[in-house]
Amino acid sequence: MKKILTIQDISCVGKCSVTAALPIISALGIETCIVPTALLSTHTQFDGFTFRDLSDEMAKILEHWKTQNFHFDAIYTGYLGSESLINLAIEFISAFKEENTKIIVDPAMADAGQLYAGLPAGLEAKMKKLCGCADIILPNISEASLMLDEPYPGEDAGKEEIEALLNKLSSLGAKSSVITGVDFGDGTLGFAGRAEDGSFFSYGAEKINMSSHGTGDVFAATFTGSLVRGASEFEALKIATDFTSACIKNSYNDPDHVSYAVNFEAEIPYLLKRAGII
Ligand code: PXL
Repeated sequence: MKKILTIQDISCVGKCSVTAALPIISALGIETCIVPTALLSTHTQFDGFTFRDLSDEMAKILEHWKTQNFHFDAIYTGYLGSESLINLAIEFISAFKEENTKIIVDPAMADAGQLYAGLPAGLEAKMKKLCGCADIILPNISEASLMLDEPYPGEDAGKEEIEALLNKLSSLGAKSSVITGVDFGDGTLGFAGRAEDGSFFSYGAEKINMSSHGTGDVFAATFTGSLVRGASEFEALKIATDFTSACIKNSYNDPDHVSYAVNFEAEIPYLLKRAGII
């Protein structure tokens, strides 16, 4: 069985990070190993959340794992709440990256041009370094502009602005750079990317007029799982886009949906069909 290591927080309530990655990657038939970076009572969009940094425990986990013969098909990092957590993620990558291990970095740290509540100012500089270790990076528009020290162009950034960001992102060192949450202005929303050879690619699915949390994590987990299952990078990105759009639509149509995340659980049967499993 293929195996993915994901390095991100456990938010006890929030349906993001590990609590999205585990069910989605497992549903795709892939073993999911986790390194929890922090324990939060909820994700950081709630008032009064608690945060326990697990750096000390991570260092011990790393030392133990170095005595074991573990192999991962991909290492996927998400939200990392401090510089020391980013350093530790880099240490895990250097310890476990083999020739065919795909490294996926979602620099989950910002939205609407602003760092998430509770994150230290300047975290983007460190996140750039982590992006340099990746095969594929998945920032949204806010994260891309923060890491590049460019003005935030807004969620309605046009093709030229997005391509200029993608060209600059490629200098961070990842093979492919993919900006998520791109509004194509024609009723579709999706991703725009730049491949290693400098070519651009993009794809959008139905845009649902609802702002939702945790969609970046659903997207990144679905992409990583689909890639490890054997889809091409572009196909895996398309599966992730279609599934994320379906999750948002499901929440939009559900009068009882929670405000802090999307109904991804209800769309797992669709994911299995879209990924060609059933
Ligand atoms: O979904 C990204 C995310 C992950 N983890 C934590 C968060 C957020 C977004 O707010 O707060 C703890």
